[in-house]
Amino acid sequence: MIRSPRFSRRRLLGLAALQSAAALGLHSVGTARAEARDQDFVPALVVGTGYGAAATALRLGEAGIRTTMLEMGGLWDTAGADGKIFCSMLEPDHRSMWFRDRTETPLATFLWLDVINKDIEPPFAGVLDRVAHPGIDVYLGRGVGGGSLVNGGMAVVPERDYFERILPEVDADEMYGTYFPLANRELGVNHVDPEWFETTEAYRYARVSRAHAHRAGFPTTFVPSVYDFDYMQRETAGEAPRSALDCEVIYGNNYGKRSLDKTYLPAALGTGNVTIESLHRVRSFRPAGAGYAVEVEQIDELGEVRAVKEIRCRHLFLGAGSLGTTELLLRAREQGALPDLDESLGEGWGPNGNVMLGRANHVWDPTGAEQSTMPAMGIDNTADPDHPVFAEIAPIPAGLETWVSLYLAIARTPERARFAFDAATDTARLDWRAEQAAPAETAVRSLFDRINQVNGTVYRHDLFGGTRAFESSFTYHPLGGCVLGRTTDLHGRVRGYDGLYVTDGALIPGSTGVNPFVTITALAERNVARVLAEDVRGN
Ligand code: FAE
Repeated sequence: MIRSPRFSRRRLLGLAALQSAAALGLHSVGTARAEARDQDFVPALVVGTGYGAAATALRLGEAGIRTTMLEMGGLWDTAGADGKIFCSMLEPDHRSMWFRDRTETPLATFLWLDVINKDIEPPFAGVLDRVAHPGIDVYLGRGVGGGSLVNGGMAVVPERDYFERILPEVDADEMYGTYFPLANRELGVNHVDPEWFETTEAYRYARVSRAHAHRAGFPTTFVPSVYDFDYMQRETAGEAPRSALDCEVIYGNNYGKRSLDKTYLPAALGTGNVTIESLHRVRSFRPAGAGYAVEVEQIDELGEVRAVKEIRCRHLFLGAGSLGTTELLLRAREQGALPDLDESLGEGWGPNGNVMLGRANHVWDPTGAEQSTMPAMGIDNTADPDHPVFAEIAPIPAGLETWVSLYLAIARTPERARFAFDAATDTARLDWRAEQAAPAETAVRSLFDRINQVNGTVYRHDLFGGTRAFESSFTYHPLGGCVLGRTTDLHGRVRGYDGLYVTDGALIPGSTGVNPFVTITALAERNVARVLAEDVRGN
């Protein structure tokens, strides 16, 4: 079992750099060696600080290549007036959402009452964004660490046969023998103690759902996590400050979670070659000399543009996520900077078959007032030939008994959408149609109709606005837009342009069948290893 990420001297150096940036109120972080050099040119520029970007920057730094990471969100390491860096879901404030005056949570209502969302001000560079597209909204993390700051920590390796179907040209032996284990190790993936799971109040909700699934003949499985389960045990024992046990997740965890700012990013900083600039939003880029010139807006936490910079680089790695990376490339083509980008750019986008739903339990089946926000179990019905579904058993972190079982189900469907650039709004827009969620809902319904039937339970119709039982109008898992082997070559090199790479979820064609961040990380590790061997070394 992999217990914790490697505590190398390098990572400790990087953590120290992050802490001193916090103490000094800086938005830029790096060790002295990296910061002392020319600021207008770097050999490697990485856009974003999520999974793909972080793995890439670590390997570039280790190879001795001076690298700057540009992140539009903030550096989440300074406590607010309440002594905490992040706010809780029960008392959200301006830190919760990216420039909003009201929260926009996945659950819209409870008993049809508008009691979940709260007014927040001032509009601020908060940690969670919800980006509206026609037919679907996309949740994203904003800040140094990207989605790792807000996600549920579930670290799942996809089933090999499904991975081979999604990315048939990628060597699965290499992925399953080398890069998935490497990603798990660096991310600090760990497993819940099964004995403790059986007794703790924190997972009563998961045990109730497990019993209902088993009664209906469906298998369940433990889900690995990047939340430190030893820490969680100490939380429940009252020996450590609470986070998973204090309703913290989508607006950030103050403790316990091994987000990227605890793992890959300090390791990258500790190489002495990597610098991170937060509140730096990349607007556009163009070929310049033997590399690229990148236009960047430096913003403050209230959204004011404080400076516009041009940074030149030889190698440009796009790790801004499925939406961010695809938008930057589409804008570059629209504006004529990169006219030869492959015509597949924008295609192959999917929401990873996400469908959320709730079930109403009997009064004798309470799910518990004190629920861990970190899911640790899923219903694995992926062997079903007609309706393969993996459904994570999700918490309702309400702080009181609700008798609700909540799930985020992941269905495998071939439905895909395409991004096109909309010059009027200067953004990439998806053409996803709400009806495209129907196959995923059908698959999920087939699983949960059976569970309800056998257990004599019903769906909740009061949670998502209106009366619908299935919520597929948002996704946590945007994937695709610059698909590996189509818009890029088989190692993420953008076709038609030397020195330009995609390194994030945009590479994956719309589905992984499970939660995607381990796959994104492992693929980035694989790609950067090849790029370092063939393109970058010696520059
Ligand atoms: P990502 O992590 O999104 O990072 C992209 C970064 O680029 C962000 O920090 C952006 O702010 C930044 N950026 C974007 N545009 C620009 C620009 N123009 N200039 C500068 N910076 C920019 O990308 N996945 C799991 O596997 N397990 C889970 O339990 C799970 N739970 C989730 C829960 C929630 C609420 C959410 C929102 C997501 C969840 N996910 C989960 C999905 C996972 O976090 C997501 O797939 C990855 O974060 C995507 O990684 P990327 O490297 O593609």
